[in-house]
Amino acid sequence: MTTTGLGETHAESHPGAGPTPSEALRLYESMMLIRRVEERLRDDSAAGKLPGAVHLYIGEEAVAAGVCAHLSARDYATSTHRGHGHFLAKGGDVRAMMAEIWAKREGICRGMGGSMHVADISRGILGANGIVGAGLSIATGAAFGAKLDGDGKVSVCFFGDGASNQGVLMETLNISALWQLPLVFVCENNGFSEFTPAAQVTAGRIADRARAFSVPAAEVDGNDVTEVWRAAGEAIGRARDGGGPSFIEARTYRIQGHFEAESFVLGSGRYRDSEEIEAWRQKDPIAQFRTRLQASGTVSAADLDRIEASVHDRVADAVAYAEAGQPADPELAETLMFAPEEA
Ligand SMILES: Cc1ncc(C[n+]2csc(CCOP(=O)(O)OP(=O)(O)O)c2C)c(N)n1
Repeated sequence: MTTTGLGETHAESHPGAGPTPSEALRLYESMMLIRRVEERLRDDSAAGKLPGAVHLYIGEEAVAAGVCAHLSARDYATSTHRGHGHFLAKGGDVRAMMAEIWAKREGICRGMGGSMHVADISRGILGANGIVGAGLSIATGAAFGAKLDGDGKVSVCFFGDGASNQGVLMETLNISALWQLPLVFVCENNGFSEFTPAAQVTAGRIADRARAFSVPAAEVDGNDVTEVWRAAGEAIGRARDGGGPSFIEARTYRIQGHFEAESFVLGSGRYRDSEEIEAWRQKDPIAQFRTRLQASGTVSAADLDRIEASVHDRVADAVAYAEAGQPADPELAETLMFAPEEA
């Protein structure tokens, strides 16, 4: 892990020990739940069962899991168009999310939002968002509210390398540094903005944008959940203690297309080769973590297998729940969009 500008005081409060065995099992479960949900959505999308597009997070699970392990339902998180993993890692209900993606009345937004708008305000999940970079300003507003409340809540903003080129990143870095807001920027650098490699549109090192505002920044291997977990623990701890914002750039890779069925858009066009995808498959965050956990002897293969079996059942149950749900009610559009007039 390369870390720059991270204060000694906070390093001492997180002495660098890895997760305890029970924390490691929770991280494994969190990543595995995201993976199995996304695989199921991939398959159901290919089968033409889903009503809309889905942007999948396969390969990036360690980022959401490693960061959200330090958050409670009182804390805030904003997400992106690739938001299922953030929703689940932050404690969102898998049934309600699946029903939302299936556009069912039982969905977390009553089926009116779909994949790109999964949100649960009661758990601090301020929403996936189809507008690239929009979560940055929402998370900053939430951090400002948390600072005014003064009760130790933290706000986390997940965004991509493409979003890091939006002007709003500079605005939110500036104001959060100036006002010392309890905000953690988490850039998921997966190397692409839609079909454009980052090298063609992104100048310099993304983490340096934060350093220009004297915001402590860490660059981590986003496929190593322990590294993400450590950096996030430090950054979130600092925010909770009144130490202001921090920035984490997690380098990772998206294994699936920008969205499922992207080949219909691209035709015979290609923007990456299969060797590159295969090389990143070899760095699978979940398989790597499992191998390491077993080698260290901290948890048993049986424990990990039990988690996999229970995740399998939860996902099957969530899909059955979504399939059996009632279609969303278009009549609700107006009442859900506008607050009732004051009497
Ligand atoms: C403001 C805005 N501009 C453009 C788009 C079209 N768009 C959708 S996703 C995307 C790429 C975003 O890349 P990145 O932030 O790196 O996230 P990733 O898809 O890699 O997770 C773009 C340009 C949009 N949705 N919103």
